[in-house]
Amino acid sequence: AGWLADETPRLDSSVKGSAFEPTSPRATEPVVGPERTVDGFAKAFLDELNFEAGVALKRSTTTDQYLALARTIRGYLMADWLRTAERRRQNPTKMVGYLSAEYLLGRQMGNSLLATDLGDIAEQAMTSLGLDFNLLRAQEIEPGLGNGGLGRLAACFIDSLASMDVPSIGYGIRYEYGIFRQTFEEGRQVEVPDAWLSLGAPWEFPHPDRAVQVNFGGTTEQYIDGDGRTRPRWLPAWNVQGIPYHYMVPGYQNGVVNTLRLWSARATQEFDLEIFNSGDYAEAVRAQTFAENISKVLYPEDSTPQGRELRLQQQYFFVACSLKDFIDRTLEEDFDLTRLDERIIFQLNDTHPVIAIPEMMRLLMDEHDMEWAAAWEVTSKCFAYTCHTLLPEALEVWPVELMTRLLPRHMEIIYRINEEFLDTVREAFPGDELRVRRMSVIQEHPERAVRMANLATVAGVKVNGVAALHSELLRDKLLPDFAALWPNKFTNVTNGVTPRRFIRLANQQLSTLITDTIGPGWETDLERLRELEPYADDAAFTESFRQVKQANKDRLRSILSQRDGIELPEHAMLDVMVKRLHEYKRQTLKLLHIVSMYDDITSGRVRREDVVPRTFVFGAKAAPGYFMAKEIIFLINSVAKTIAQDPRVTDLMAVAFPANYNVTLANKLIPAADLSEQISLAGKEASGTGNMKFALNGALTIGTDDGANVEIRELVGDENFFLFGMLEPEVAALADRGYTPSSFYESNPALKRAIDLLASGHFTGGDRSLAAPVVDDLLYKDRFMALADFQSYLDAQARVDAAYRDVDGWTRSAVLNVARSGFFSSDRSMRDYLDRIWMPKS
Ligand code: 7GP
Repeated sequence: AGWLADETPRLDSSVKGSAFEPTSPRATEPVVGPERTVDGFAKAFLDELNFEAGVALKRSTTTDQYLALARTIRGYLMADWLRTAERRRQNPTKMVGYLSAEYLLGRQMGNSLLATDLGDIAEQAMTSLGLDFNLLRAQEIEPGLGNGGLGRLAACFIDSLASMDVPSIGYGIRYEYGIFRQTFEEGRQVEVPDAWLSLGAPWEFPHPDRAVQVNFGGTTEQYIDGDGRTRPRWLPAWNVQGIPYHYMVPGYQNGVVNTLRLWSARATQEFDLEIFNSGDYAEAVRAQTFAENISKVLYPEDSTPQGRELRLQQQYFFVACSLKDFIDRTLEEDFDLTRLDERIIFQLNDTHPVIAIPEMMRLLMDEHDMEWAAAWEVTSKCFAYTCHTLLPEALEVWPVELMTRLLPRHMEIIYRINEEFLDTVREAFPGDELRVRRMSVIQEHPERAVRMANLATVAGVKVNGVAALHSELLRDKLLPDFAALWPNKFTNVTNGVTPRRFIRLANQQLSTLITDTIGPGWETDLERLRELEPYADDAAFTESFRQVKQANKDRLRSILSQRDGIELPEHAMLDVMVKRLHEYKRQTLKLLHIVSMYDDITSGRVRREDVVPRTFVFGAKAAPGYFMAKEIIFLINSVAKTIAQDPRVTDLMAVAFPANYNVTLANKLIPAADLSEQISLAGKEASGTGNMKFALNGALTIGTDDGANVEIRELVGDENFFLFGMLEPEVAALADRGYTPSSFYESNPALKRAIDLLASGHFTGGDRSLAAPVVDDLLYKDRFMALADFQSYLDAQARVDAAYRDVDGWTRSAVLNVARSGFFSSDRSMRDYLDRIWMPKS
């Protein structure tokens, strides 16, 4: 131990069925890691503290100690990181380049300790130095470089790729400020900047020596090259540098460490020198700020388009850096670029990185001298596109005016791609000009703009949705014309989540119970959870299972008490809805249920002894500019407060809305939940991934027939899932007929009572106007048909109550949810991407 330059990679626990056979490592230089002993760890820690930070233990702050601890842990990963990189360099094979504007990573320390299996050693070492290990761990501010599902998915995927030893690299943006920190003032969301780098950044490795230049603006011109050919070229107006920051992506105890490369923008020297020399110091500094703005802040949007110039700059910035990095630095110097597809497949995480397609064409033609046809031939084999939405308004379009101003050469290339593509359409569907207009990469109305999803579909080898239903709707409703032209381009890869972070780390007690029952190894072979099925009827096992759940609830109660001053009752069903605040997700439907339950109790409509006590927990951030979402947050907080102050109900119901839901809080909340709320309007939630995390942690789902709920229900069984609501075709039919929410209000007394009570001002200090924005929207618009599904939801909640009263039956269902959800490992998603998109056999 201690000498980490052993020649055999530890791949024994790598994921079964990985498409990649491990190749023999040829580390050319041995790397000495610290000793894997308590003393070795303590010594490495003190070295970091004393010699790197220059601080004596006695004088060190908690922050100093946290930073030294983090650097110590990463020291143990270093040998594997270098060895993995070297092994890949010695034996170049096709790689996956994951292009994503978001990575919602969550805290790094726990995951690194798990990957290296150093938890016990680290804890003992800290104790031996008189330090509180858990306090140090709690110092870490999670890198919130993503908004929600899409960003967290990217983080799960790179975890799986490392755990499966797939040659891959994640590319993205190192935002200086990640997703805002949410606070509540008088029940209203207030956003605070997320200064995640302020304490220091122990997990990253900056490489200013490997800066890449990125150009913007200017014009294009034709010139005659050395061979007398007329060629276009770009005369950019300004540029910035991209500085790569490297992050380790450790596989699960398999000796593999992959890389996440995030780009940070800096002013180029030419850029400010020129202005400096002109004597305008203030202008030079302003210019620097301007350049650095590009990676300053994550756009806090989720499933909504954000048509801002800076965002397009961000997208082009990271994509240009990444392609250049791959071609110039990762490939061998003399590599024949007409064979590029043998070495890379770039996966486009939604449309944010789609500008990579014209950028690749530009690089191949303008910088590597390729002709159009050859460049297109290879470019159209190097990208695949994942769509993460079904809301048409969330499909990105960029005004031609802006694109021309910012990326004139790319605009030309897009026009040419479109021209040739439309020729293909006309050939396949002669005389169908309406179809041509629908499919064009350029939309004409309401303004001329580039449809990024169309561009991605034209150039991509494959287009995939993120759950079975979503992929079907994507093909048949969102992009039907493309499906008619290229039916084989469309495929599905159902999302997944990493069992390392979301079971093993988040739910240690359940993990121990699982390992004690079926043995180790399930963390990388999650279908093995099936072996738990027989234990669903085993008295000893189910008793332990219940104790684990109770322990997780107790832990959550203590966390919420410390973190938010929220005191929750000890024994109540824990009913949880955590996700971004969006109307289509229907937090208002949940709220109507709560108000209805409150009304039933306070009006004596139900007998108190018939009520199943519940604690409702919400977690949700609203995009700062999303008015209705913020009003909904305010109303939930108002209801929570009123309920907490009403002695008629406090023993039967409580509503908690801890601020700033993030990955760290998710890890505490999900393992404690009894009931998982997945109640989007059918046909609107592309997949959902929280739904998977809950099922894997033994919560039962109440949900619509939407996204991955469909597959969860199929797998866990109807009897272990509470289905409600219209099916997607019913939703579509109702929309076609014309939906009038008020008719549901008029004809359903329970619904009418709940809405009237909300509207009355009862929850808003008597002020009706404060509830009006949400209530009026529900009554007169209700775009996502909460009122239409209300009765069905209430009925399903009654079935939940009845099921929960049967303790044994509930536990049985919960165990079966765990046992049958192994499919939702992101390792399986990665295998599907490999088989269907990245390295298909045929
Ligand atoms: C989300 C989808 O809303 C969610 O259903 C899915 O599970 C997740 O992606 C991962 O596939 N979409 C986003 O987070 C998002 O920002 C932009 O979409 C189009």
